[in-house]
Amino acid sequence: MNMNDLKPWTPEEFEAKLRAKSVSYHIYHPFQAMMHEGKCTREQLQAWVANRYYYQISIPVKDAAIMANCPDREVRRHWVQRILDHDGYGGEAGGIEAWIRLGEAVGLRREQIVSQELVLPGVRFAVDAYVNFARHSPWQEAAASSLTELFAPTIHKSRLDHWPTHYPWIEPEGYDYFQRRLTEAPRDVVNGLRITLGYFNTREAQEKVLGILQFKLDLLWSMLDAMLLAYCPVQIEGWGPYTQMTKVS
Ligand code: AHQ
Repeated sequence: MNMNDLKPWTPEEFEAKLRAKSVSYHIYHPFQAMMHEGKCTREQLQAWVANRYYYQISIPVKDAAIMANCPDREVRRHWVQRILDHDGYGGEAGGIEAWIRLGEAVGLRREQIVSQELVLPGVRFAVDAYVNFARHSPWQEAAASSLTELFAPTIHKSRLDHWPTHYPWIEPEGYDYFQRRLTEAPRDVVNGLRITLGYFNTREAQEKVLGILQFKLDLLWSMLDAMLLAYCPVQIEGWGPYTQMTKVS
């Protein structure tokens, strides 16, 4: 039996399949678990913020690529909000500014963040893969790849609930970014789900979207793989920890 003989999933079944992918979310990554359990050093947290800056500044570029490929004004007039959320507009400084404030709150200098001097090759490759995917894919598939945000409110809330206790030295202003995402992410998800559940109506296309979501989950995961290897001392016979070569701040 080939894929086309299979009945498409109903929107409810398709959404359940998408949500079932939460098991691959980077909330379960060892580096994320270390941050959550208060086991990270100041330098490891600084490194995470400095590396994730590259992801944050790439999100509006990714969303602009989706818009450039999307002829549907109704979709664009909603999708544009994502760019404004990050880049800011009018008197609103935006999420990228808030991320830089997070960097300063963990003790980095602005220049260390915006220079991208601490961004690891593996992080850059993973983020660039996301932006290039958005540039070269049908806009509906690129829109669907943002649905890892189905799982994002949990991870932002976990930081807001636990980091102040585990890392009392972080200046409270730094938490503004996570606070914003608690409302921005669910709003994005409503929009992303409407497009995804409404557009992909054959079983083959729906299965392809599950693969696309897995690609995005894997790139979030591999960003943390790069950080774990670079910033968590690993004893490999005959080799010193990588951290001896890349000192953070
Ligand atoms: O801060 C995040 C953000 O703005 C976005 C946009 C969205 C997308 O378009 O892919 N995904 C996303 C995510 C953000 N933060 C991540 C985190 O762990 O802090 C989670 C990430 C996501 O789940 O895709």
